[in-house]
Amino acid sequence: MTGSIDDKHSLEGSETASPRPDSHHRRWIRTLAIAAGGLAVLAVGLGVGLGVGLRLHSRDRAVATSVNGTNSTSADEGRVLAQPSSNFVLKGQAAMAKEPATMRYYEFLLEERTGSPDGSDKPMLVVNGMYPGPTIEVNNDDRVVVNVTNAMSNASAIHWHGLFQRGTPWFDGTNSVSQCGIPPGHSFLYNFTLDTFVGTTWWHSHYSTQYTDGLSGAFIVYNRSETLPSTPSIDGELSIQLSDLYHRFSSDLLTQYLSTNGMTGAGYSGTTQGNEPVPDAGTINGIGQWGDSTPSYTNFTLAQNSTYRLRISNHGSFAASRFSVDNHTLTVVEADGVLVDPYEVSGLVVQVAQRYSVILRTNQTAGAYWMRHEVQQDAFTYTEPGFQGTQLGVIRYGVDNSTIPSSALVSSDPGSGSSLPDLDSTALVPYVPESPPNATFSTYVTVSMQNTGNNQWLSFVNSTSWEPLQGKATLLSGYGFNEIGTSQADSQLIVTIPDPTSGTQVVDLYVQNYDDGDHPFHLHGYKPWMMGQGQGRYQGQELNTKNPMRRDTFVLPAYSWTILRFVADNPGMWFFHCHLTWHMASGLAMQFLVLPNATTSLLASAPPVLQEQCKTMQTLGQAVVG
Ligand SMILES: *[C@@H]1O[C@H](CO)[C@@H](O)[C@H](O)[C@H]1NC(C)=O
Ligand SMILES: *[C@@H]1O[C@H](CO)[C@@H](O)[C@H](O)[C@H]1NC(C)=O
Ligand SMILES: *[C@@H]1O[C@H](CO)[C@@H](O)[C@H](O)[C@H]1NC(C)=O
Ligand SMILES: *[C@@H]1O[C@H](CO)[C@@H](O)[C@H](O)[C@H]1NC(C)=O
Ligand SMILES: *[C@@H]1O[C@H](CO)[C@@H](O)[C@H](O)[C@H]1NC(C)=O
Ligand SMILES: *[C@@H]1O[C@H](CO)[C@@H](O)[C@H](O)[C@H]1NC(C)=O
Ligand SMILES: *[C@@H]1O[C@H](CO)[C@@H](O)[C@H](O)[C@H]1NC(C)=O
Ligand SMILES: *[C@@H]1O[C@H](CO)[C@@H](O)[C@H](O)[C@H]1NC(C)=O
Ligand SMILES: *[C@@H]1O[C@H](CO)[C@@H](O)[C@H](O)[C@H]1NC(C)=O
Ligand SMILES: *[C@@H]1O[C@H](CO)[C@@H](O)[C@H](O)[C@H]1NC(C)=O
Ligand SMILES: *[C@@H]1O[C@H](CO)[C@@H](O)[C@H](O)[C@H]1NC(C)=O
Ligand SMILES: *[C@@H]1O[C@H](CO)[C@@H](O)[C@H](O)[C@H]1NC(C)=O
Ligand SMILES: [Cu+2]
Repeated sequence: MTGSIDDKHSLEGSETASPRPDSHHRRWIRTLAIAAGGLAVLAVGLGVGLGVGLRLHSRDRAVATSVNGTNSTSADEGRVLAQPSSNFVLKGQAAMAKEPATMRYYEFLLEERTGSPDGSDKPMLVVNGMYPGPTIEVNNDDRVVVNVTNAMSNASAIHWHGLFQRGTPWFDGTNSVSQCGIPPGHSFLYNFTLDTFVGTTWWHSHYSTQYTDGLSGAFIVYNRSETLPSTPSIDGELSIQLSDLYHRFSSDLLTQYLSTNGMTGAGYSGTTQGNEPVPDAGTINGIGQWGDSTPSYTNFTLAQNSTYRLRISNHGSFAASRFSVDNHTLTVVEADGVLVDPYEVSGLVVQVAQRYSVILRTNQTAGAYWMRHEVQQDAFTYTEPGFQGTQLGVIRYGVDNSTIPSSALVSSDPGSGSSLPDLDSTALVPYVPESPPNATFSTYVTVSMQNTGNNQWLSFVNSTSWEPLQGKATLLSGYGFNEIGTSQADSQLIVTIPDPTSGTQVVDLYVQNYDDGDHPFHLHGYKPWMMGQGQGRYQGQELNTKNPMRRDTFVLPAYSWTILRFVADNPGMWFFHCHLTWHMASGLAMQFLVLPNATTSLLASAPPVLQEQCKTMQTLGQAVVG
C-alpha cells in the first residue's frame, strides 16, 4: 500500500456529504483507555526487552521441524513439498463423530520457499513446507489451538475464515484490525472454539497479499449428528482446494498494480491503470499444469457405486473458479457452512473465498474422469502470455489406480457433467429456515475505485481507502501506545454499533457498488442474511424476510445495491472487505466496532502477547511493512 494520507484528502474534497466516523472511534479509544489502563501497564512492562534482536530469517534456520501431516528435512529445505493426494482425503464426519471432544493442537511454521505448483518455479510463502498448508479437521465442540511461528522476513497473521471468534475477537487473525502482526521470529498462539460454525471453510494469511503466495489451507468443522438433506450415507469426504496461480511474487505484483503505469506498462494502448494482475494458471489441491512442463495431477481413487462429499473452497486471489467432474452430476448441499436444499448441477462457479459441498456419486462406467477447474477470465483486462485456464485433476473408480483419462478428452469435454445448467448462487435456499428479525440499526456505504489527486488508482469505501497501520490494531486501540492518530484515522472507516440498553442490535448494512466490477465481499465475525440485491440504486424494493440465503462471502455485482442483515451480538472489531487481494490491498475495506462496552469488557482477558507484538512491530517500524 503506497497511498499517502494526502491522496485521501484530495479525493475526499471531491465528494460531498460523507460524514466521517471519527467521533465514534475517538470515543471508543477513550473508553478503552480507561477500561484497559491497568492491563496496558502490565502489557507494556512485559513487552520491554522484545525487539529486533528476535528477527530471524528462514534461511538462517537450522532446526528440522516436525509438523502436522509431513516433516521437512534438510534435504528439502527451501523447496515446497508437494502434498500427496491422499492428504486431501478427509477423515470425514462419521469417523470424527466417534472422537471425544478435545483440544486440537497444530503447529504452523511460516516460511519462504521455492515451489512449482504447475511446474514453473516461483517464490512462495508456505506453512510447514507445504502448499496448500495443513488441513484442519475438528468437531464443533472442540477447542482449536494453533501455534504459529513466523520464520519469514515480514510479519504475518492467520485468519480463520468464516469462524465467529465469539469472546475471542483478538484471535481473528486480521492484521491491523485484531492484531499487529506476528513479528518475524516470533510465535503467536491462536486458541479458540467454534461457536455455531459447522461446515467447510479455510484459513489464510490476513497480512497484505501473503496468501496469494501460498499461505492457505482447508478448515473443516464437523457436526457429530449432521445428516445432509436427501443424502443417504456418505462413504467418503474429499477436500478440493481451488486457486488461481501467479508466477510472480505477490508484493512485486502489488507494487506494479498500484503504479501509475499499471500492469501493462506505459507502452500499452488500452487503459492500464487499475488493471488487476492476471494470473498465469490455477491449481487443484496445489497442483496445476502450465506450458511445456510434464503435467502432474492431483488424483483420487474412489470406491465404485459410492457417495462422496466434496468440500470445495476457492483460495484464489482474483479469479472465480468453475468446478466440474466429467460425466457426473454434482449436488450442492452446503454453501459457506450453511446446509442448502439439494441443487443438482453440471458444474459450479466458486467465487474467491466461498465454499461449497457437493455430492458426487461414483455411478458411471468404471473409469477415470477429469475434475476440471476452469479459471474464470471475465474480470481479466489484458492477456497474460501463456495463461492456462483449464486445470485438471483425476477421479477414478473401478480401474487401476494409475489410470488417467484419455488425453483426447483434455479439451474436448467442456466439463458438462450432465445436461443440467450450472449453479445459480442466487437461487440457493437454506435447508434449515430462518426468518431474520427486524433491523434496529442501519448503515449505508458506497464502494468505488477512483484515481486520486496524486494519480493513484485506489479503492474506496465511502471516502476512505483502507491502509493497515504499522504496529497498530484497531481492536486494541486504547492501550496507550496503540491509539490511532487523527491523520491515520483517515484510512479507517469504523462504524460503531452501540451497546443496546435492552435487547439486541440488528444491523442492516446497505452497500452501493458504484464500480464496474463484481466484488466478493466478506464480513468477519458474522454470517449475514442476504436481504436483497438489485441493479442500480436501492429504491425501497421489498426485502426477502422469508428464509433468505445466509453466507459469509457474497458477490456485490457491478453497479448494484445489496442489503445484508446481521444480529450484532458478537462484540469485537470486525473487518468487512473485498476478498480479491489486490482490491483489499488498494483499500477496499472497512470495520464494524460491535458493542464497544462489551468489547472493552472482553479485552480485559486478551493475552498480553498481543500488546507485546504491537510494541515489537512499532520498534521494527517500516522495516517489515507487508
Ligand atoms: C457513507 O456516505 C454516505 C453518503 O455518500 C452517507 O450517507 C453514509 O452515512 C456514509 N456512511 C458512513 C458509515 O459514514
Ligand atoms: C500437530 O503436531 C504437533 C507437534 O508434532 C502435535 O503435538 C499435534 O498433536 C499435532 N496435531 C494434530 C491434529 O495432529
Ligand atoms: C515426523 O517426525 C516425527 C518425529 O521425528 C515422527 O515421529 C513422525 O512419524 C514423522 N512424520 C512423518 C509423516 O514422517
Ligand atoms: C510455539 O512454537 C514456538 C516455536 O517452536 C515455541 O518456541 C513456543 O514455545 C511454542 N508456544 C507454545 C505456547 O507452545
Ligand atoms: C486456551 O484457552 C483456554 C480458555 O481460556 C485456556 O483454558 C487454555 O489454557 C488455553 N490453551 C493454551 C494452550 O494456552
Ligand atoms: C455398481 O452398480 C451397477 C448398477 O447397479 C452394477 O451393475 C455394478 O455391478 C455395481 N458395481 C459395483 C462394483 O458394485
Ligand atoms: C462422458 O460423456 C461424453 C459426452 O459428454 C461421452 O462422449 C463419453 O463417452 C462419456 N464417458 C464415459 C466414460 O461415459
Ligand atoms: C448417478 O447419480 C446422479 C446423482 O448424483 C443421478 O442424477 C444419475 O441419474 C445417476 N446415474 C445413474 C446411471 O445411476
Ligand atoms: C494404488 O494401488 C497400490 C497397489 O494396490 C497401492 O499400494 C497404492 O496405495 C494405491 N495408491 C492409491 C493412490 O490408491
Ligand atoms: C496421481 O496418481 C499417480 C498414480 O497412482 C501417482 O503416481 C501420483 O503420485 C498421483 N499424484 C499425486 C499428486 O499424488
Ligand atoms: C417487523 O417489521 C414488519 C414490517 O415493518 C412489521 O410488520 C412487523 O410487525 C415487525 N415485527 C416485529 C416483531 O416488530
Ligand atoms: C457504554 O459505556 C458508556 C461509557 O462508559 C456509557 O455512557 C454507556 O451508558 C454504556 N452503555 C451501556 C448500554 O451500558
Ligand atoms: Cu473487489
